[in-house]
Amino acid sequence: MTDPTSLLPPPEPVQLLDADGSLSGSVGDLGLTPGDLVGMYRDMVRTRTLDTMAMALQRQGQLGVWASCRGQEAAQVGIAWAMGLRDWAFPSYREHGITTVRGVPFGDLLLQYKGVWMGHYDPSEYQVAPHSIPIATHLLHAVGYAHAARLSGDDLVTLAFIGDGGTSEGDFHEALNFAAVWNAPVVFVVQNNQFAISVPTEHQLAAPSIAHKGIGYGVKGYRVDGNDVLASFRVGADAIERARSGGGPALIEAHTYRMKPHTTADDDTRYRPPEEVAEWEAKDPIARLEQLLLDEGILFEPDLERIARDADDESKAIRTEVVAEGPVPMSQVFEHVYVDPPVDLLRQAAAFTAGDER
Ligand SMILES: Cc1ncc(C[n+]2csc(CCOP(=O)(O)OP(=O)(O)O)c2C)c(N)n1
Repeated sequence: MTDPTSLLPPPEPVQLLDADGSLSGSVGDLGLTPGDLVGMYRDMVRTRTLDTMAMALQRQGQLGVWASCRGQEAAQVGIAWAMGLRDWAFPSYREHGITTVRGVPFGDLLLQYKGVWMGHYDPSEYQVAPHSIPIATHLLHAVGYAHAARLSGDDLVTLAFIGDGGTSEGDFHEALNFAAVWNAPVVFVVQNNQFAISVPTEHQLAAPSIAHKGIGYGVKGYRVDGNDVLASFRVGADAIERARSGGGPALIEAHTYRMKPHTTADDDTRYRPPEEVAEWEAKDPIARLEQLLLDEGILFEPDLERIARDADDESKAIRTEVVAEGPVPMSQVFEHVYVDPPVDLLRQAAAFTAGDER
């Protein structure tokens, strides 16, 4: 029988790269090449640049809404880098770092947020399931997919991504229980960004940490500094390999911070002081890897400028594509859901057409 204490998470999140860019141990110990470190840095810069552009597009009326991942790039990029090509990601709506690493065209995501009804990527092309807007429902899909893969002799692992608030949902508990009982190769990744909209994590958590919730179901808990891309990679790789080799499901809690409002529909100044945001700015995930790359002589200032310029060019091209799509007719919200729309919907559509938008 498994020693139950082996399922407990460590008392503190694992950190390899501190806020000043100092690495515990040497680059050689990471199992990553200098080229990998540059690749992770580039993916974080791309994610932030694209995310910033999407925020601006929403403010200009081009997108319905946007959920920024600023501040969470390291947790997402580090763990996505630890995934095998055939592993599947089941994201929620804030996982732009995951989709960027997996190669999902960012323009396709934006068309979805713009409301273009055919604006979506093909999940099987990237092994990335559709974004889940309902909180935690996709965790069960990830468990089912992992279990089915295992039954059919496939050694893929699924990764399901949610926020801290999502761990208060019934679906979270059902997913962990099924995963452990079936020994499904699934890794649950909770980005604890400190808030579920305006509700701080401590208002919905009595467990010592989110990762401690795993042991009650027989799921191994991990804690990692989610602003440290190298630790996120290492912990992600350990949990994924353990699941792949039959060791069972895992629950990773990545400690991080949401630097922007919950979505563009939120005003975060109403529930958190600017000093708190500034405190986390100093723990920026990109700045610390950048410092390490400069200190180690892996990259130099002109390289950083080139990476930033490339990300800007990519972002501008996608922006042009999304704007060129033109406005989405509002009447489309009434279409494509029902073959025979219910009477209420028909009434609303008629009222809308008549100019009554109540
Ligand atoms: C089932 C369900 N209930 C409620 C909502 C409304 N809602 C949208 S985001 C959110 C908070 C989620 O917080 P968290 O899980 O911490 O993720 P974060 O947005 O911080 O990444 C809620 C309650 C929803 N989308 N789905």
